[in-house]
Amino acid sequence: MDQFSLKGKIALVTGASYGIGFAIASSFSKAGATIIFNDINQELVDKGIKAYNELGIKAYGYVCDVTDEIQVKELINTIEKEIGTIDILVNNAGIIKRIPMCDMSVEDFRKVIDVDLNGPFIVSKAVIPGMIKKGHGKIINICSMMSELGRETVSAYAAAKGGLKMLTKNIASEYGKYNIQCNGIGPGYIATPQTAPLREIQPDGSKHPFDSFIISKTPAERWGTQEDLTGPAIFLASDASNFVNGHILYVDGGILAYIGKQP
Ligand code: NAP
Ligand code: GCO
Repeated sequence: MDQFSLKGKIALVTGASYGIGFAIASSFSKAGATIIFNDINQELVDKGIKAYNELGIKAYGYVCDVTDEIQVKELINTIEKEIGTIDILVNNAGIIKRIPMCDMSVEDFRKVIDVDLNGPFIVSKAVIPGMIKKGHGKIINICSMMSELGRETVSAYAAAKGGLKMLTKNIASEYGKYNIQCNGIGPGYIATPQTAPLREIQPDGSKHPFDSFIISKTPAERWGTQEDLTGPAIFLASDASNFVNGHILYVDGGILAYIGKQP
């Protein structure tokens, strides 16, 4: 079982003050890794450090916008000087804007692409040289069901996550020879702040229609929890996956396999 251990590893999880990134980083700590995270402002970083401390986890937190290459380069240089070379990178930071495509401004479209696709490129580009020197590395990109499917109002997000799937496969192709494995996790519908608007209780006390829709489309008949993603993430971050490369592991309760319950 040692192959699943992250003992002695240094892991950077982007956008991990809360949500999926926080759950993954916390699980990495329990598996033995040193945890580093960034978020977009000091208030969020402080909130994250407090939350990790409440779990008994010493986490290193930094303010860094993943879309800003100068900030990212400074972050990686600081980490390598103060803590050590990164063994595991999880590109988790992400946003979504739910707007019908023809109503969406180019600025809004570009912003989602910038955070969800350019960000992982920028951070991976900064981290890979250290992994090459170290002789190994793990990159995990948090993709989405929208890497495979579309739906109304999420054109920018689906385009970004579709691109992130292919960026994952390309990093795997280009850097596999340096013993770097790059894989994706494709969460289904997970109950986090990002999907809270889709689960809001209606004024009459009934479930949000989208909530009921997702339940009918998911064989597991439930929304995922951020904890559902931690075991798959540990697998992809550990030696247990050293010959797994360019794979998108969908953690979705079976939603991508299922036509949906007959109404
Ligand atoms: P979340 O609750 O919105 O958390 C995203 C985190 O990323 C927040 O801390 C956010 O900070 C941070 N962030 C946003 N822009 C950033 C930037 N430019 N630089 C650094 N950090 C930034 O989202 P989540 O539900 O945990 O999702 C995490 C990842 O999983 C995302 O990539 C998302 O697309 C993906 N995902 C989520 C689901 C789901 O159902 N929840 C399913 C599939 C995939 P702010 O608070 O300032 O925005
Ligand atoms: C939406 C949701 C989804 C989830 C996730 C599904 O509006 O459809 O936010 O996009 O976040 O990406 O895998």
